Amino acid sequence: MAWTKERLEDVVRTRLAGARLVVVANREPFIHVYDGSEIRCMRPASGVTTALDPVMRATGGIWVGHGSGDADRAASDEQGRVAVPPEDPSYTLRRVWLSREEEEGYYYGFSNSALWPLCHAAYTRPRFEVEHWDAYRLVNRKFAQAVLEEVESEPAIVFVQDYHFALLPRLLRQARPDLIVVQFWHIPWPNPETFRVCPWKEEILSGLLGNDLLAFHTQYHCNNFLESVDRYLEARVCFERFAVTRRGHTTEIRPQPISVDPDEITALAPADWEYEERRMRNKLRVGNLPLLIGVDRIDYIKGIPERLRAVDRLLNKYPEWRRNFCFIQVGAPSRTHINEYQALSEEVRRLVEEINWRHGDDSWDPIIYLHEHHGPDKLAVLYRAAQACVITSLHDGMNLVAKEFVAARTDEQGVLVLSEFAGAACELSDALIVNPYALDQLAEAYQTALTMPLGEQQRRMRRMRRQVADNNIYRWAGMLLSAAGRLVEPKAPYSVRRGVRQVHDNGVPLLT
Ligand code: GDG
Repeated sequence: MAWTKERLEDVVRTRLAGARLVVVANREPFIHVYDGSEIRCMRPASGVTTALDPVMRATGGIWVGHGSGDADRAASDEQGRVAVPPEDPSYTLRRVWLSREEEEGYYYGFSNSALWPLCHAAYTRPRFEVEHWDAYRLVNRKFAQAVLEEVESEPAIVFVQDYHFALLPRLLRQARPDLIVVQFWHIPWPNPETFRVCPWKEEILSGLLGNDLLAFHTQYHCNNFLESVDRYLEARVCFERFAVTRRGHTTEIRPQPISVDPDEITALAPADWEYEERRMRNKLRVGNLPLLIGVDRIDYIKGIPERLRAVDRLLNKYPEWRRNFCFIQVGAPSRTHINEYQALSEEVRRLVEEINWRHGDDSWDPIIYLHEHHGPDKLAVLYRAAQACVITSLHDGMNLVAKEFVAARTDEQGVLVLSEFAGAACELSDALIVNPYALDQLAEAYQTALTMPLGEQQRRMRRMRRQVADNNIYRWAGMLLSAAGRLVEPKAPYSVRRGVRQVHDNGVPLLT
């Protein structure tokens, strides 16, 4: 039976045994910003919000996230609550307020300068600063407090998102052992040898083992996690059942690849499709040339320089493509506070300039670099117009762009060039699978994509479309939430007096 929004709603209604659903994620699904004196509500770009917003719409519930918009306070009530989406309020967003220093240390610091490079192992060195770690611990406690306030003394399933909250599950478990805590880790988990350098590895593993269920995109990431626990903690690791038992509590570890909502993506396709494509082509001055496209946040894990160098290699090897194709790179600015991201942004800009100078002329540039955020409607036009979508991550948990591109191709045409190091490669085996470190192989993949006969494009695209349709976002959420629902009943009833208990982390009281 196919997974749909309706089936997911049914799961939530029938299998959660009356427990509330609370999602915890750093990123809010909606952000309020000032536009002059007006307040505008926007949807930020991120794989996580793209994935979870439809789930929350279908289930109702509470989303706890960092209130990061400059008009967020003005748009929320005294507790930081606001009903969303604005056009059809169906769930509650509870905002957590962070100071500049907290955000700097927890988000830019420990999450994105230590855990992100550590887990991706893409040869960018992680930075471990004690101040960042302290901020990370503090912010995890703040979020724990907000969750406990929201659930009051009711039974609840807390669905925690990502590497920003490795300590949160244990904090929740200490305060409310009856809560069901499930976490999805959206990025890879490294092998134990790579993880070994982290000065706080025991605390991180112990925090994560506060979960009842901890899920990753792939089996490989699960195995790495189990091996890390086995190596660095005193715990019983069961490799047959994929479970860890520590101090009487068991955490199940399982793969559950994330996906997209193919119907929503299809619905984004403009009604007057040919007109929109023509408009886009005129604006970018690419005529009728075949287009290769890349869509990424500017991040060193996405392999953007590798992808651009392969354009250079293609043109050296096959000069007949000169003036005969165009590579469009959409690069949404990201984490621009962090040095490595500034350096990458500069490297990408320089490479585009160099390659265009070397191969281009007055009327043609091989690469068009669009260094700005694009809304989903604009991406839909690009996806549909492309001869190929190129994904060259050096390491990536999943990569939703791969699945969005496939979902957008209702015409069953187009080629996906996909890094073997993106989680999506485990599912989309009909893509042209590449090693982005192998420049010649990548240039050859562009050549194959640009010359692939229509029949072969269609055969591959049909199989990939079936895969994405069957394993959609509703399946991801449905599988995790039904697993959570199964855990609700066996738990002993827990009676607390109404109100919030204090959480202690190593004897330090939670904020009062
Ligand atoms: C993390 C993991 C994992 C919209 N406009 C732009 C843009 N978007 C949307 C895309 C897509 C999303 O942002 C990006 O998703 P990804 O999966 O590629 O990447 P991350 O942000 O790194 O997400 C990743 C994901 O979590 C979910 O678990 O797949 O492995 O790293 O939905 O349509 N994206 C860009 N420019 C825009 O202008 N790049």
